[in-house]
Amino acid sequence: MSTRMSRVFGWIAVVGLVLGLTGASSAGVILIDFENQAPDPPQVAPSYWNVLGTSAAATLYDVNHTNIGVTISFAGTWYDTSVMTGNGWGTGGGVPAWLDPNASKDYFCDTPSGESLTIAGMNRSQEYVIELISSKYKPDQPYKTDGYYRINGANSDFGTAQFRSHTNGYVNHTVMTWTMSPDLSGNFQLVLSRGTKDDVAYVNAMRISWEEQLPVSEPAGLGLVGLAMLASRRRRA
Ligand SMILES: [Ca+2]
Ligand SMILES: [Ca+2]
Repeated sequence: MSTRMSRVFGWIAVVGLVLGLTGASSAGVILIDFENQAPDPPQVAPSYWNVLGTSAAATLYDVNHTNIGVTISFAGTWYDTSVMTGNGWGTGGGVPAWLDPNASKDYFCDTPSGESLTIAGMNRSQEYVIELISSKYKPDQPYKTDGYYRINGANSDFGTAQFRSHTNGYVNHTVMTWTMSPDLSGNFQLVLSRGTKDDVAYVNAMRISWEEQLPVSEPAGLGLVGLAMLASRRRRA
């Protein structure tokens, strides 16, 4: 075997062993419905929704209704107890399949500004996809639905922190999405702010999903083949 070939098999060994350690994946999902004024979405596995009636701290279960050590807490003054419904999305037209229409109908909103919510207990080495529905039907004053949304200081894929819950949310069915890992404490902190005292930021529903990396044995076989061929080459050398 040539030196070049042995290097190739050496790399196969390394890559195969790394694959063997990090291996296949299993998906995880957490669904959050802010406010309990509209009819509740399903609260049974495998599509369990965490329906939050107030901005009190709470445990967040995954869709299998398993406690995976994730919590949510709120800071600042939130409107969370008034009757605030009628802002929901239907189905189709860009509405994500995971979104129960009822979860989009009600919401928490901020007052006066600088409110935050923190999701804790996340895996620091894990990448998550966070999707936020912000929807408010306010055709007479759509400019009053301008909010600013940042998670751990980052804008969503919408591009700007500013998001108009009537036009971008209710009308266009745009979902704010962040793909990121949590901070060093394992937290995601969503901070809301607004441009003027008349603007309001809304949170209707959220989905957090991830592909968890788990150890498996099968891909390691490729690495073992590479190691075996290396050993064979060395015996012959
Ligand atoms: Ca609800
Ligand atoms: Ca809701």
